[in-house]
Amino acid sequence: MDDIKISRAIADSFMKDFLDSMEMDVAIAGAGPSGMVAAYYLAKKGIKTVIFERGLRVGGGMPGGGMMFNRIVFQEEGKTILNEFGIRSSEYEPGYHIADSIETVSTICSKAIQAGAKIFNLISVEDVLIRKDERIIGLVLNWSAVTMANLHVDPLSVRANAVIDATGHAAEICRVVTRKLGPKLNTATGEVIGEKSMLAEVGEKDLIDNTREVYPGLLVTGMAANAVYGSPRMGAIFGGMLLSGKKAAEVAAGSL
Ligand code: 48H
Repeated sequence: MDDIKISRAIADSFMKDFLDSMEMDVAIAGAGPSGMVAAYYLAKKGIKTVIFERGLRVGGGMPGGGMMFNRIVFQEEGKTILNEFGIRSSEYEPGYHIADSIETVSTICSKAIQAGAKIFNLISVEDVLIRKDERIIGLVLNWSAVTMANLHVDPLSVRANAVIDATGHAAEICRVVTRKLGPKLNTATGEVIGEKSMLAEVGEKDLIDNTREVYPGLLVTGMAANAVYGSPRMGAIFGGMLLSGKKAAEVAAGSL
């Protein structure tokens, strides 16, 4: 084995993918469950989809299950998506299906990539790319290591026809928009309203309505959607996250 060939293979293959990902149909910030499910359904339709994930690993809050018990709960509606992905679950009590959080994350990730979506880890979305009329047309990226080390290194940008904020509780992309472009989200205040205390039934139901375009060119999915529109959190029940990802894919595909 030639050490330099190993290095060339890695750098060359990564750079080809990265250059190919400078322009895409849909760019997603965050490889949590909602972002990866959205990417799966988009890629399955042949829509060029790329996720940029800040962390070393994918899955966001899903692998941790409920309070580090790596199990997650799905209601009937959410179970239909588990079935589509071929993820195993068992019925704990009528209407409460339990799944292994590691099996769920790894299966969703693998299916999304095999459907054609790209996931770049260790890259943080730090800003949005806008047009003169302030429509969002892409993302501004930097290495997470640069951000963490607080180094003054300018970012690069990528162009997309639609952008999805799947950054979870922090709703980071929507917050960037309100900070830099003003209180112009289509929420009651124009700002990120902030999530409410735990109430699973309402949180799960609202999540589907809250999954929509929140600003021209920008959709919101997953926990970010409830944070933006001021709906409750729901704890370690994940059906809503998967259904929200699926809806985000439908809305994004319809907007292209
Ligand atoms: C790149 C970023 C950035 C950034 C964040 O938190 P997630 O798992 O998000 P969802 O919405 O798919 O799932 C939410 C769920 O995990 C959860 O927290 C639930 C159900 N909570 C209920 C409750 O009551 O607490 O994943 C978001 C991902 C993470 O991997 C982040 O690292 C990543 O987004 N991320 N990636 N650029 N600026 N910000």
